[in-house]
Amino acid sequence: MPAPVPDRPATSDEAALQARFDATIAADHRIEPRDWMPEGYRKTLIRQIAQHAHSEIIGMQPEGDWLLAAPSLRRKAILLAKVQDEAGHGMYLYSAAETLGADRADLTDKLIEGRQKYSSIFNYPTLTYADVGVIGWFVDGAAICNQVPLCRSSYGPYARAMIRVCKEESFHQRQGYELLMTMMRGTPEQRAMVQDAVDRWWWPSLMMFGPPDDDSPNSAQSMAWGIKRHSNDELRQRYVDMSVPQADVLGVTLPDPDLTYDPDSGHYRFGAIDWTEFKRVISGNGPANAERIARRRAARDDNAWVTEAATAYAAKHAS
Ligand code: BYC
Repeated sequence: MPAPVPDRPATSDEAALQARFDATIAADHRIEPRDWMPEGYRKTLIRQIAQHAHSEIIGMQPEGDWLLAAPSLRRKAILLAKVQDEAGHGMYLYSAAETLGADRADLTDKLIEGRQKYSSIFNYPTLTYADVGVIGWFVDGAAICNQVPLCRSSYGPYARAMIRVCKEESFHQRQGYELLMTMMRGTPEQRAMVQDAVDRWWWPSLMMFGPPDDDSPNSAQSMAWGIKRHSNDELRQRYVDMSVPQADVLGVTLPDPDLTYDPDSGHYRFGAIDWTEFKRVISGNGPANAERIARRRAARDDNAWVTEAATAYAAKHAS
């Protein structure tokens, strides 16, 4: 009989494995699924990747609401492609989580039971078609800012998934901006719709980057592990600096009377973010949390037969 494989390496082995892991991180090389990793690193990755995957899937809902009411066939085709891309992003990310030993169905259950989060931004309703454009411009724009550095994240499968996701988000951002440009060249009512959507989505977009650095419990360790490359506040600032000139070109006003350019730092200074609202939304009490989760639950339950049939088919083939 072959010798049983021990569950855990002996302590001295573990120290050697930890040293090797630390050296890999220090050299800025990638950790791959076959490599040993500390339990905390694995758990943090599963938490962040699952939250990211859930955001992509729940994020299909606010824009998906407009698929049947798109103003033209061209807009419908664009929106359909975008929403399908978000589904694809969710799938790559769930696959990345699976390489860490997570189970996709279990992650979905945790989301539905409120034991895992998804991005706060998707708990706001889309009231007009201008919201579709503003989601592309603001939300996909913020996603690019946050995710381009994740292409250099220390965990290989996550970093590689981000490359394709970022390319697609870039198309999404431009389609949103192009839609808004078209509306801004339209009637006064269309321009007012764009401004109204900008007013409603600007502050929630800034919240996407997470709590301020001095109130971000996970940042220090995630940055030491090379999972995150920049702090929440750094990325938020980068996003504001990027968005202000784009707003000027578009001809809209960002709803922040304190927004001013600081020539000494070369950055735009912005007003105080309502962190009470952020906390309310991520604890499940935002304007659309209940609806988002109810739909996700219905999708899981109504389509369980498809999963069961596919699993039975795969098992039959395997045998
Ligand atoms: N919303 O210590 P912190 C898309 C939580 S989808 C909700 O700073 P961390 C798109 C955080 O999880 C793109 N929760 O955490 C799709 C933690 O709670 P837990 C979505 C948030 O992880 C469809 C607690 O607050 N992008 O683009 O170091 C259509 C303390 O925070 C949020 C990603 O998922 C939030 N906004 O940093 C269109 C990016 N912020 O988990 C577009 C990947 C924080 O301890 N994720 N929390 O219970 C990240 O980069 C990081 O996880 C974050 C937070 C920067 C978001």
